[in-house]
Amino acid sequence: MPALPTTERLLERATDALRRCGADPDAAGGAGHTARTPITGEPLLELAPHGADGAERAVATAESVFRGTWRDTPAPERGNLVRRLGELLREHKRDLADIVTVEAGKIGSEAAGEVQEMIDVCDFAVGLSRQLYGRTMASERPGHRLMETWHPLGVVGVITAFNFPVAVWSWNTAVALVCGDTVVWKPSEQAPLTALACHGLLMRAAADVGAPPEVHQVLLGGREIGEQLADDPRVALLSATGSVRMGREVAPRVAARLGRYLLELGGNNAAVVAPSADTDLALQGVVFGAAGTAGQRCTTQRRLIVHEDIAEDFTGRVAEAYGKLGDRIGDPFAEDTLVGPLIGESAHRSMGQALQTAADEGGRLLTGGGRRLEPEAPAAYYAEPAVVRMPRQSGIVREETFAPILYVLTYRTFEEALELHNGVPQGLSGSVFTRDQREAELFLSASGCDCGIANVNIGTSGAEIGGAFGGEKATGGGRESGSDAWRAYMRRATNTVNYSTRLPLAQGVSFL
Ligand code: UN1
Repeated sequence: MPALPTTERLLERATDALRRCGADPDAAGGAGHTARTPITGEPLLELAPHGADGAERAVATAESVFRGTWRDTPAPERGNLVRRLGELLREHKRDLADIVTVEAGKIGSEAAGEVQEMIDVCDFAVGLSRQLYGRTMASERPGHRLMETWHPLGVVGVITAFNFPVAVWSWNTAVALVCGDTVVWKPSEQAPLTALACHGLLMRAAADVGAPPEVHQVLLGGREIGEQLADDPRVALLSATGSVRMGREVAPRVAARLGRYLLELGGNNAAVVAPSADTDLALQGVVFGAAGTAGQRCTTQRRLIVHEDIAEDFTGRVAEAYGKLGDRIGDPFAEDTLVGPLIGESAHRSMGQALQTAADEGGRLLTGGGRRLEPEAPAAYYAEPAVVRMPRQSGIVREETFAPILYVLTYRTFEEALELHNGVPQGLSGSVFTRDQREAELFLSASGCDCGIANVNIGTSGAEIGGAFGGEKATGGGRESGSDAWRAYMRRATNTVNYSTRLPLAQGVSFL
């Protein structure tokens, strides 16, 4: 492995890319909010947090432009802003991907993939801007028309996490903007630079198409900003991505003011590998799902539920593949790297604690778990992805640890596999690898996988934007991105129009 780049070099790379995206890192400079890189673990630069007054102003501005112009701008014209954003993202794909790598530690191909996800959702949203369809229903009364209309909702607050610092913003923002909403974004404290870059590109798009720049506001800051957005009745929808713990704090606050929220919380995703599985394919799916993105996706595979007849062989192959990954842990900018750093010290600590608890619960570490590159970069946390054979689905297996740990469980009957699969609090994504059609269909059926995303012969992570993204149970129930997820960003009005000369009451009621 080549030496890690220096923090100075990483800063230069990020600030050059930021400037090309139209953001001015100097203007955002200040004190109180430190941008860091997990590649060396060191601080990059100091930024000014927005604070409570800044958040107040941002929401007020977003609300005023919503009322003043944006909600009445024709949806296809709103789509034009998102179309231009998509063009700029194509042009600056490498720049934005570089900033994602500097700030989130993703390898080049995954960082570029994340920007591609943004481009895809922009295309999707532009199409949507001409397809915000309502229905017409048959009225029970003569001379009446019954229909529904979808209207913009208002200010959408968007809270995002470090691990998909740009894609999750775009799922929300591209869709919200075509829906006629304005957006106030609180990015992860760990990814302020990617937020400045996205904002810069969107502001350029707004200038290019003549849209009001106030439709989008960024707020750098900590959890107090999130709380302020949760409590503010002008925030019509709060879309928040993060931990289950964060969701449990945000949801009651928004609910207390009867606001709307859309939650995208943790996953504890499993793949079932059946005896009939194409094991070459399953191996690829499992290794990418579990060790890709250094285990820091909400869709990361955290559990492997493998049939006992093939368990030894298949688990051995997974461990062997992990052994090969061991040579490819390091600088995410290096061509050959497959596993970049963890986001920071607390993630590494959680991983160590989880491995210890797993051992206490009878787990056997099959491979990984060590720390790399400590002498070169003592403030950075490069972890070897770990595989742990567990005797049962004990406490630690039911928790989401945001690090590359794969717990292996075995099963005898498919019913048992389903029970294990669904026997955790979270419900984001699940997979089965099988060539048995009955198993595949059962997995997708009402009594099968209980997640928002259920896959056959493909891993748990790496969903396309065209489908609705989100999960059940402790994952929070929200859906973002494709399909009809846009409906969460609009309000529905049911309209009854009487074009007759009489006033018949519904349900045959007579009065007067
Ligand atoms: C996340 O980890 O928060 O399906 C989002 C995937 C990506 C998105 C993950 N398209 O893995």
